[in-house]
Amino acid sequence: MGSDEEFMQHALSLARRGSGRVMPNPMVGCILVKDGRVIAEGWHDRIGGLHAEQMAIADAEARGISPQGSTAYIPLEPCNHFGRTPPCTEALLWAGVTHVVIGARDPNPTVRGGGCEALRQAGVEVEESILEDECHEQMREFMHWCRSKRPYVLLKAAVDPHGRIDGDQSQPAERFSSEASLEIVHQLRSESMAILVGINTVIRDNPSLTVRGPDIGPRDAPLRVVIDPSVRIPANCTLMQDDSAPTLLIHCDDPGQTDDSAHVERIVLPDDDGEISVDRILDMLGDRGVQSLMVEGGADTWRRFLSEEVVDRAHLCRSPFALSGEHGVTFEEHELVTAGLRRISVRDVDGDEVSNWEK
Ligand code: AOF
Ligand code: ZN
Repeated sequence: MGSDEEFMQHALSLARRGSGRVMPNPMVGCILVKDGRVIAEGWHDRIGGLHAEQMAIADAEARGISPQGSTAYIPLEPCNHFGRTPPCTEALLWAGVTHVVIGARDPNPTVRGGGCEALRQAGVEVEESILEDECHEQMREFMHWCRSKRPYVLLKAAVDPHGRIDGDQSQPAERFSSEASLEIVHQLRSESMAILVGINTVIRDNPSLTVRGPDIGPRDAPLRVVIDPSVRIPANCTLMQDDSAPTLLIHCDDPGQTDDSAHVERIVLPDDDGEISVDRILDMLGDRGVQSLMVEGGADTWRRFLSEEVVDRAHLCRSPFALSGEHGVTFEEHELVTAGLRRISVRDVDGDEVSNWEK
């Protein structure tokens, strides 16, 4: 027979199957336990799909096992509102679940809340705060946005052995990270709601900023955001031409008459001493419901986010191949330390040294 913590761990691991696929919803899993045995499993698998509790109840039925009298383990308080799906509280009651064990309360301001109280009033025994820290951690972008109305910020940087981020400025950007490291970048993009770059990166690298590899299900592709104060974006760049993901341009100057395709949106924000402040950008994205933002570069953009101390997490990839040219721009680990981040892990990824940093 497992402990409450072991059962919650099981629900947390089911929840991870929704990684990159369910945002702006959090990843949620659910198991039903009867007589100490797991009788059904469920998880929130795609935006608009069943919630974890409902999938677990359906799983019990599909196996021909009655969920009557079972205990549900769920990292998040069950919803009590009619959203894209009917309330999970009602589904649990209808199924005859008599005990509910949750990790964290649902702080989402757009839902009614009160799931625990509704269940208790109906006679269900509710236990709270089992593995609460782990549950919070696994839903950190959702929790962060509910609390601050701003996105959780991940900075991603790749450097060569000398800390250079690009070589000869007159040459096109070189690929120097390993294939396996690039796969991780696509994984990180898939876990983000928006990906941001500065205009210099667009002009120099012409990036596509799309997710290639991980399956993000029917949710929207991450919003591609460009800080472009004086409207320098080239009309023929990939972000303007490729409509497989939306593009948001942030200007200071009035762009005037434009002839953009439907996937492109422009927004004009006031400048603060000639620059658009990071605070303003985060507020604007948070207001649009962006819970997670990946800042991809370049060095000026990283430094602006770091100096405001709004970076919550960083991913740094150091490749063993030196970039060509003498005067490349550099970026050093101590800049992450100064911004309040500490290295929590480092590993070898096909020759690249990949480190993760957190607040
Ligand atoms: C649950 N179980 O598996 C999840 C919950 O628009 P909807 O109907 O999908 O509701 C989304 C909100 O419900 C989401 O923002 C969060 O507050 C909660 N997520 N709740 O009972 C689940 N994913
Ligand atoms: Zn629900």
